[in-house]
Amino acid sequence: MNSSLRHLRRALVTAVTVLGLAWGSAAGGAAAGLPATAAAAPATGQPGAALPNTVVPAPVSAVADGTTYRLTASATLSSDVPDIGAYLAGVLRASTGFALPLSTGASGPGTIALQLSGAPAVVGDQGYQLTVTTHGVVLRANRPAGLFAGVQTLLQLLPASVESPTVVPGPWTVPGGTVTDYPRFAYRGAMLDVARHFFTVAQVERYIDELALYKINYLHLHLSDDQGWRIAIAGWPQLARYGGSTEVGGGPGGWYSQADYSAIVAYAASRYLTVVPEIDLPGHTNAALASYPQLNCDGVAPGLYTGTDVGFSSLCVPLQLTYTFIDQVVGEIAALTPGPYLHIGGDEATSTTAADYASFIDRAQQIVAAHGKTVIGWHDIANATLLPSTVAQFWDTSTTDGALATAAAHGTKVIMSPANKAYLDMKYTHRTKLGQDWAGLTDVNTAYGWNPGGYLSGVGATSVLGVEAPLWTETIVTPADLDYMAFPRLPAIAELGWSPWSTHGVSAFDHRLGAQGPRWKALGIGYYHSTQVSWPAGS
Ligand code: NGO
Repeated sequence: MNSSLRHLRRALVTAVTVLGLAWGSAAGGAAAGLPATAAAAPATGQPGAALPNTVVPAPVSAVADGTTYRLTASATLSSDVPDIGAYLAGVLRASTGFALPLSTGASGPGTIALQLSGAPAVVGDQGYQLTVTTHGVVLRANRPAGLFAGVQTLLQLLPASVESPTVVPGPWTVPGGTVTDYPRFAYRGAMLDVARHFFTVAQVERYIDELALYKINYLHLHLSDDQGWRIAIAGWPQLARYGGSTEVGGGPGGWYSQADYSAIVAYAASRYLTVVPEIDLPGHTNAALASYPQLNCDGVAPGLYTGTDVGFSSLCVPLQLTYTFIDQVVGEIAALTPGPYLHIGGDEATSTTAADYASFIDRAQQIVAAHGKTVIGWHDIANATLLPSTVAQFWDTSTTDGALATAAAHGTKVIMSPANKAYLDMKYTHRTKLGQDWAGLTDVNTAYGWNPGGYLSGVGATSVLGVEAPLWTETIVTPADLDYMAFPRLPAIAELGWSPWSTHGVSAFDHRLGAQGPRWKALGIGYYHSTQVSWPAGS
């Protein structure tokens, strides 16, 4: 189905299955006893008052004690996790110009101390407790991922210019108080489509750095599609060499060697993100079919494809070689991927009969399981019989068939990526040059204005593993394009994944989000200046 057909289908269905809460009503929560951070009122500096209303995603709890810590040239750092200490030191030294000597080892005594001890149990594996006094900062977590998340909060409590890559004047103050914080959902993802347009390792690493700022913990890489195959497979070398040689619009494409892919995985891990590789099957496979004639039912390879239609390609379901192929591809990628998930796509297989589709998804799941990975698939796979562990990713907001709700009722976990809210390739307004509009226009308050735990009838919060913001790249070519489409919407989706629903409130969010603008400016992120956001003057 091409994008205009998708649009038509969307127009024809009612929103009966979609309960999407309007942000206006959710914002009413502000009157209903929100934690301090969610209130729009600025900090007063009084004990018990809110910390400054600047942190995205909103923390579970943040209480000011009326004091202020001032980071000076004599400050020291200590960290129980050397890499996290070095990450924080790197940011702080660049902008403050201070030496900030770093000591590592158990519960060191730095003025800013990052400790893997003493955190309350409630923060779990990903949360943290941050305590700021006039004397210094103590960040406590149970696991390194929690320390890394807490470092992001600490940086957001410092002036925005702390993100400057060159030395700038302070003062470097942090409001005193205590933040206790942990995520609502375990899975907070972002997807990058490197198939429609290719992005280099360095460009992906830059995006990873941006995702880490908002406590995103999964990077889903869409590694294959009709227009390109982007990862070298030793047993099938033509996939990358030939299938990776172009992209939408006919450009040169590109592909990752296995060392490149491993470098991305390692870089993501250094930012506490886990890579989820996707090989889209059985549709969206023209690049593979073009690379190997023997994968086609008629033995004839189609040409390479550089357009943007979807739904026309399918692996040959009755062919035994199809499963040998999948086994070898999945085997090589699984061996390079430390994370638990492997995404098999499964979307828009409109050239595959329903019976073939069901039997194909059956076999693909078995293959992935045999290589020790948990399957994720776009929610179309709910039309097949799912393994108990398989995760379905909701995307198509025009779907009305109820298969996903039925699967959820049988225990299937769901990642929420409704296209009309979470797709970063949708245009902000009619005037947005980049992007598509088949799912609707998505300005910031639309991206923010839904509850992942209450959006789909039959898919309640307990069925939701988390959220993901996909960035499809039919129209997205450069890192500047990525930045423009992801900011400021990515932080909105990140907040829906992290923050308790009790903190949800659009006007407070638009203020907190606005406070990020000067940070993006310092980081060189060219973002969309949505009129819905309260940007500080000059940002
Ligand atoms: C759909 C389609 C993709 C497109 C995208 C564009 C899914 C899961 N399949 O989402 O191939 O690139 O829309 O918005």
